[in-house]
Amino acid sequence: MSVARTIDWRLYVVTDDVLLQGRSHREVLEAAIAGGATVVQYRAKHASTRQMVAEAQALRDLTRRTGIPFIVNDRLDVALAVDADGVHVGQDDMPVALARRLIGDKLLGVSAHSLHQATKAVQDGADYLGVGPIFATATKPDAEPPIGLGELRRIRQHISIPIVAIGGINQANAADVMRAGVDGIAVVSAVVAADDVTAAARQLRALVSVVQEKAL
Ligand code: 3NM
Repeated sequence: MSVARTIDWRLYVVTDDVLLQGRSHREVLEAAIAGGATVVQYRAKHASTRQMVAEAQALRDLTRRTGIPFIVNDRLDVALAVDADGVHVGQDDMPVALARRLIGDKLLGVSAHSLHQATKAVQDGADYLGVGPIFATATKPDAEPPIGLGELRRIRQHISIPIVAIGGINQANAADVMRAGVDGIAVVSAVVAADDVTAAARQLRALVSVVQEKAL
């Protein structure tokens, strides 16, 4: 069985260097983990490589201590340098089959915006998918148009590896997203931009857990 299937994907929190508002990635993710984040991803689009390695190392230390899977966005080299648990690539990043070869048995996540992309990612060696954007999002300026819950449900029906839904997910729609049959939600602004990060994560974790328990 793939390791990805043993992971609790319910609340996957992704950082964003623009939304941190002066707080560090580590501070924010420590607070998110205290609120119940089950997986965390380091995503920095405006940092130097030197800064990324330092920040990712701090998160590696935090996630080892707390026992939470730690994924690095896009940068395989940074993921390998700090011995992260995995890397997450988008459609314009390292091709999935190459990423698979480079990272060995670490987790490989892939962003998919359609059933076609999802199917291809699975064939090429993805361990889990981030599917979205489900709703409109201001966090990723180059995001694709929203796919909506109907399309998410359709992708879920055809794909058996773990799926986290992403894009515009918050406390108001998290339960509906989970009812599409996904393994979890991935959020940026709903947690990272919150004044009280721990409270925001706790609320989301409660919402996704209720829906998942009902589905069991
Ligand atoms: N990836 P928020 S949407 C990082 O569709 C990211 O692959 C997306 O941010 C995709 O939770 C997105 O603030 C941004 O809407 C999600």
